[in-house]
Amino acid sequence: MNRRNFFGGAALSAVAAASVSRAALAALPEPVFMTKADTAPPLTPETGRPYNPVVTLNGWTLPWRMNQGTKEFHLVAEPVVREMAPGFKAHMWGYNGQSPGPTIEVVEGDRVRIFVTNKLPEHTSMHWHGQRLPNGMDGVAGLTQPAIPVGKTFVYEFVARRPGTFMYHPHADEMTQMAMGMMGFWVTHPKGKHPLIDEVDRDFVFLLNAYDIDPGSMTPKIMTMLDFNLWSWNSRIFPGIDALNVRKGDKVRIRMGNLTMTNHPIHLHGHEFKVTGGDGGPWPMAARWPEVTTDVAVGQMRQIEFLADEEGDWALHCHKSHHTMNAMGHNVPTTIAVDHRGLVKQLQKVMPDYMMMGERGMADMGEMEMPIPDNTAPMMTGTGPYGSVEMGGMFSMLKVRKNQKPGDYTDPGWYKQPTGTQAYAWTGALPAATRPKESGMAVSAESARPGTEVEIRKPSGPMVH
Ligand SMILES: [Cu+2]
Repeated sequence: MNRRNFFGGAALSAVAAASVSRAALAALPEPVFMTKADTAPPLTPETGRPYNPVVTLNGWTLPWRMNQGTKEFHLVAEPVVREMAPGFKAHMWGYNGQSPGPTIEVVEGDRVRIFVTNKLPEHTSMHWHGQRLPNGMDGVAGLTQPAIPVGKTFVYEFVARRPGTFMYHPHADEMTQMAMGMMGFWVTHPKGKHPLIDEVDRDFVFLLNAYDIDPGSMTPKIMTMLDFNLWSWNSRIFPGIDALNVRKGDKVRIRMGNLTMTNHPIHLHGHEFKVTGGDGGPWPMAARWPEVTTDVAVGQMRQIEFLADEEGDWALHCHKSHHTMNAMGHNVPTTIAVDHRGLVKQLQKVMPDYMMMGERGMADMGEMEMPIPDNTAPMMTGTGPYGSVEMGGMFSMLKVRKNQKPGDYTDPGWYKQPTGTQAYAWTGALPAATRPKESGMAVSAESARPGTEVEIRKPSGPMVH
């Protein structure tokens, strides 16, 4: 963590879009900035009520200052450079050096004061998604407050009344500012024991977000509504997303918030979980049942809990298959089973760089060393112990190990399957295939009837053959 002077930081002033007067900041807590996209260790509270801190995937928790019983935080809205995956950086807007901004952790009943300094080139505001608070602290520019002008600092102050999982984001030029990466996580821990909030050994948080960045460029396209090409967790894409590393037998909670413009069915391998809460707080016990996938709709938060009792490297990912891919051309025709022998050579006479994609499916793309523009993440990538994982985007792993120490979040490496517990290649003799002869349900290629006709009926107009 890099504590640097708010005025003296050369890197900060280089990106600063506006200057903030020294006098105006005299009473503010010194803002803390993060320069790396790594998963920071949990921030154990040194002051205030105790709680079990969360771990922000590829993120960090914002330190605070106690000021006469009030927890004071300082968020600085500013342009940032976010590394979305190794070798791929994006020009975003965020808070305190990163997108998303740091996680804010408080305890039920805490009085909280948050200073928000605007170093963007346009006005902004801050909305505290899901919180019970006075109307004038809700942060909707134009409705509950004037927008925070460029170079100014506004103060938000309220009591964190309800324990739960929350988010923060601007409510001013929202389309631009959220498409540029302005958002953050907020957790209000329960004060003492709560009948519906269990204590857990590991508590992970991340936001689901999406960007549209043309290959070879660095700035998200803010006009995109649906056709995003980068589906991320905390503005990171696989293989840039850290694994969730736990000890066998740990009770694990994962909290997710969705600030994209589509839903994400999040799927965990090898375990069943229960959804224990959402935006409105913890769910009653009767509303919890075993699941392996849960949909996180737009603007929603979900928290899932499970016992990590199976060792291994278990995939955790969005089940929309296009969301586990990185930037690609969506207009590529499907060429599976198209025999185009000879065609590529012909085409290369006029287009020397021409390449036919996906003759056998798209798996070749995961292994091919294709030339891609600088600063671009490969479409499907991430190498496991057995080759390409052929994934990108919203994909990571739950790594469960016997030997992971309590409180240790470091990556234990790849799981070594015990002998006899892994799928293997059959090397014995193959039996003669048995296929139904008369039914016509299944016809082997060798016995396919010659001259089979395909009839295509269009919704209107004549039948075509
Ligand atoms: Cu998704």
